Amino acid sequence: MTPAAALASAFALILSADADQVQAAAAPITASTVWSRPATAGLPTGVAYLTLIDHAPTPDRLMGGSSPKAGRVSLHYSVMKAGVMSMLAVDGGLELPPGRAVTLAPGGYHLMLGGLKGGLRVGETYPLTLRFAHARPVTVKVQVRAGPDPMAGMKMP
Ligand SMILES: [Cu+2]
Repeated sequence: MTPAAALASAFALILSADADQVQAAAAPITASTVWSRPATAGLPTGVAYLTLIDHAPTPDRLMGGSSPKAGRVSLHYSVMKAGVMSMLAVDGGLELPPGRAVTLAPGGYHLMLGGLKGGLRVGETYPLTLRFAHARPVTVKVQVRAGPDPMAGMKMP
């Protein structure tokens, strides 16, 4: 191998290593079924739910988020205490084990939108940026709908 060829192949190695890293960093965590319940204009709070998968080989944590739709977005957990549903702020985030789907759904974990601006209308979408302990922030589109699955209330024939 000539010195020039050796240099060229060294560059090719560096380039391909970089490309792999960029790809891995592009979407280490994916979100699906991102939705909010409707909220009347004037209500100070809203709630967002979603399913997350950490594609990295190591665990991560969902810490919270931000949205132009809200003054603040924080991770909450709903608990039933003496027959009353109440919510706790989750400090330290929600664990995302590698390769396993973690779902935030009614009655459990959710993202609480505080200082909600203009309510949430069915059919509306808004951006929500998710913050993790390790991965870079991911911005998702939240869809406002009446329930998690439009077919859920339908009877099977
Ligand atoms: Cu809450």
